[in-house]
Parts: sequence; structure tokens; C-alpha cells
Amino acid sequence: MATFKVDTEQHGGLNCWRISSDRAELLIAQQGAQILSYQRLGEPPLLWLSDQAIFDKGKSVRAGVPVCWPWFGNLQRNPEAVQAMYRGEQAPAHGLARTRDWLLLGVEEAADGLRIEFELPDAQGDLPGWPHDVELKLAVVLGDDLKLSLTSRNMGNTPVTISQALHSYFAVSDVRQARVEGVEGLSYIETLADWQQRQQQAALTFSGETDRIYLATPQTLSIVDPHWNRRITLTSSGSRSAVIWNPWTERARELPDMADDGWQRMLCIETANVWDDQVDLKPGASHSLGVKIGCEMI
Ligand code: TA6
Repeated sequence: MATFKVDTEQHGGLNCWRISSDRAELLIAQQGAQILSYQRLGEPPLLWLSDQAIFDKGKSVRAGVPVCWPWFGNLQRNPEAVQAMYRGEQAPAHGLARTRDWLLLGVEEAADGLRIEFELPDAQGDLPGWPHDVELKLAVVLGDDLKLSLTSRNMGNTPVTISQALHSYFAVSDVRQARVEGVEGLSYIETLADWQQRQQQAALTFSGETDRIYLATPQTLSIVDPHWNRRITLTSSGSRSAVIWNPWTERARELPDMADDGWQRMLCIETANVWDDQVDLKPGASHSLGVKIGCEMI
């Protein structure tokens, strides 16, 4: 007998699935295969969903895990090989995958939880301005941890280069009290100071707008949240870069889908392949970008 449930829900203009197992619950939108919320039963949410989120077609929701693909952020800030893949006019921020409809391929029970698989059929030649043939799948495992794996397989006969990120929004009690461990000693790109390369000394704490690309990242980063007595641990695979973002006061005020004080309760750590960590896919080659998100009480 199945021990899981899949319900369809409409949120504004978006079709969503609410998928629950005996351990956890997930809300995910068809657009972008975007996880909107995830929580283990009886526990507060791990991912952040903005109070003022807008659920419109063609716009990524300020929540959960938007999938940035086949480029991250501003295309002009990407390696030339990533830029050269795009033949369109105005390149949207964070690529093309987060605003397209994905297919739910299936839900099945696996040893580590409920495995849910999505595919973006448009990635095989039907993305505007991006005429390449890539099989793009997102596997989600809903268990005691949340596991995500984004696999790109080059089905064409010319090389493809991408950048990408699982742009995860985490819920925190107050970002001013939180710290990120695992970045000590790393080099990072300070995008707010002319993209200068700098060196991180201690664990990262927050006292202003933050938008950094960390380089040569270790497998594990964690968010320590002393108010909520919890540690969220991100264990990555297929990634050597991570973006850490908090908009703080002024930028938050500019975002129509974030409350003026919404920045206090969120923190993005984005498991990525960005900057010099781009992914080159020869014909037939595949790459998986993965993250396991776990949480423990401290
Ligand atoms: O990942 C950080 C970032 O690129 C920031 O620069 C910030 O703009 C954020 O992503 C959100 O982007 P979005 O297009 O979703 O508003």
C-alpha cells in the first residue's frame, strides 16, 4: 500500500503538487519544478516562502528552490563559453528553466524516501534563443533529508557549456543572528564591490546586503541558527562554488514579492556551478549538480 499522497493545488496562476510521505511534505510548482516549501512532519519549515510571494506564470516565485539553468544570474557576468550558447536578445536573469513548465515523470518509494522525478522537455531544442539539445532532469528525494539532483545530458553533437544553481532560500529565525560555517578561508567574488576577489577569514555573519560567489567550496556548508537551536547542513555534489545572498533593507524594499522586513527571515545558499566552475558537456556527456539538505537540533 502506498504511504504517500500526491494532491494537485492551484496557487495563483501556477499548478502545484503537494506531495506528502509519512516523514515530510513538499509543495512544488510545475513551473520551474520549483520547490516552494519543504518540512519534516511536526517541525517548522526548512525552506523560506515569502509572505508576499507572487504566483504568476512567467515569474519565478520568491521561495524554496528556483532552478537557475542554463546560466546563473546576469548572463553577461558568465564565462564567454556560457554566453556564446545563447542566441536570443535580452537574456533573463538566472536562465530559462525556472519559468518553463516541467513534466512530473513519476513518484516512487526508494530506500531513502520518496523519489520524485521531473523533466524539462523544452531543454531539448525548444528554449527561446538556446538551440541546444540537453536532457534536463530534476530528481527530488523526500525523506529525513531533502535531496535534489539536477542532471544535464548533452544529447546533441556539439559541446554545450552551462552555469547553474539550486537557488535555495532557507528559513532562519533572524539572519542577523545566523552564521554560515564552512566558508572559512575561502576566496569569494564580492559582487557588490565591482566583483573583486576577496578572502573569507571566519564563519560568515550578516550585517548588511550580501551577494557573494564562494569559490572552491568544500562539500559541506551549514547554517547555524542559535535562536531556533538548529543547524541546517548542505552537502553538495558536482559543485565547487556557492552563492550566498541576503538583500537586506534597501534591496528588499525594491522587491515587490518580499515584505520590507522579509530579509530578516531568509538566507540563500545556492549550490552552484558558477564563475570558473562552469560545466562543459561534450556530446553524450552528463553532469549532476546535487545537494542534500539536512537539519539537526543543537
Ligand atoms: O543569487 C543571488 C542573486 O543573483 C542576487 O543578485 C539577487 O538578485 C537574487 O539572485 C535574486 O534574483 P531574482 O532574479 O530571483 O530576483
